[in-house]
Amino acid sequence: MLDVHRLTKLSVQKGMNRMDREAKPVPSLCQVYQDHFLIGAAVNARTILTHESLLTQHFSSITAENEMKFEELHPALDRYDFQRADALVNFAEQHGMKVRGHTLVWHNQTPSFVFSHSDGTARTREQVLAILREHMTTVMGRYKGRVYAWDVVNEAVSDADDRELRDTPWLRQVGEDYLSLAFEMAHEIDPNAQLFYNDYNETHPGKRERIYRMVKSLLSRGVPIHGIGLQGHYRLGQPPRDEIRDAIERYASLGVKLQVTELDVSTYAWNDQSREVQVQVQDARSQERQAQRYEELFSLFRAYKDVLTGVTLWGIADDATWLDNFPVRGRKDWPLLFTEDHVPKPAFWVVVDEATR
Ligand code: HAH
Repeated sequence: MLDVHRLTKLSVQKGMNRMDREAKPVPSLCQVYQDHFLIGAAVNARTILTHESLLTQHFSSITAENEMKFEELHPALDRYDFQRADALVNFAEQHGMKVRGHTLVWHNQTPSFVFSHSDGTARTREQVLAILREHMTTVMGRYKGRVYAWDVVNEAVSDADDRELRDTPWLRQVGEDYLSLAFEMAHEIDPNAQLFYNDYNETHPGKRERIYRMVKSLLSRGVPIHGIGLQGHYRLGQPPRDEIRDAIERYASLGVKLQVTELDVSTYAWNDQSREVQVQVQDARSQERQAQRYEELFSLFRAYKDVLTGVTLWGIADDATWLDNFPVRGRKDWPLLFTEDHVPKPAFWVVVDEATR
């Protein structure tokens, strides 16, 4: 059941209703959170222009949505393209924002030349590792001192209970030690960068334990891994708050830092993959439910601020979100804190209130 009254009550308690809020000057999200953790946004070469004022007002960190992925930076064996990634890093520096690097080793958006010769035959383990080392040296070297944290490895753990690691070309062609080798190379190249393992479905108990075991095993062998990124692609009702709390507790018990790296709250259930677009606007009920969910999330995040060093939203405003095309192409979603017109949503206000409770 929808509990619209709870929010209303909250607002009344604070002596404020929605009308007052609209009249109130809009506080800076990253400023109200500055004693807690960084507030980040995923950006691209377009949104740093189209969303410039929201970005500079509310966010203290950015992540490139695609621009630092392997295929974007390094589209051919002998060719790099840093134009767009440079534009994002320059933007961040001009506005005093930090940059998270995303991502070095992943099974998606990685060109096939990494794993095979042009005739299609597989490269050897040593060849794949040489390409990875050259890629990481070039990319991390270029942004040394300008990118403070890297998602060194993204999504290496299996979703299925019958295996620990995801079946990827990295695993098949290099072997399990691609993980330790990637972190060791990263640390060698930029000893000051914070090195993260990043994954989704990170609160799911089975996958949580697989991530926990993998990171624990790396740490026990002295591998330089400093943090776990919880992607945070959540929905209105899922996963339950307690499941998120348990995941934070479990990962924190490893003694590493945590960041929420790709937060959004889809208004659709995970299993709702219907292709019909039923609605064209986010109605008030949905906005209120989403505000309650964001309140629940940020009260949890605040409670763990000693271990949680950043919360990055996977986008800025509802007019530009990857969820418009995932998992259903062309279905509109409204997962963020600002409307399609860049106006703060009820969720924005509860997140602001949560910082000062
Ligand atoms: C994330 N994967 C990736 O880390 C990010 O780079 C991308 O832009 C969007 C989401 C989440 C994911 C996926 O790509 C496929 C299935 C489940 C989850």
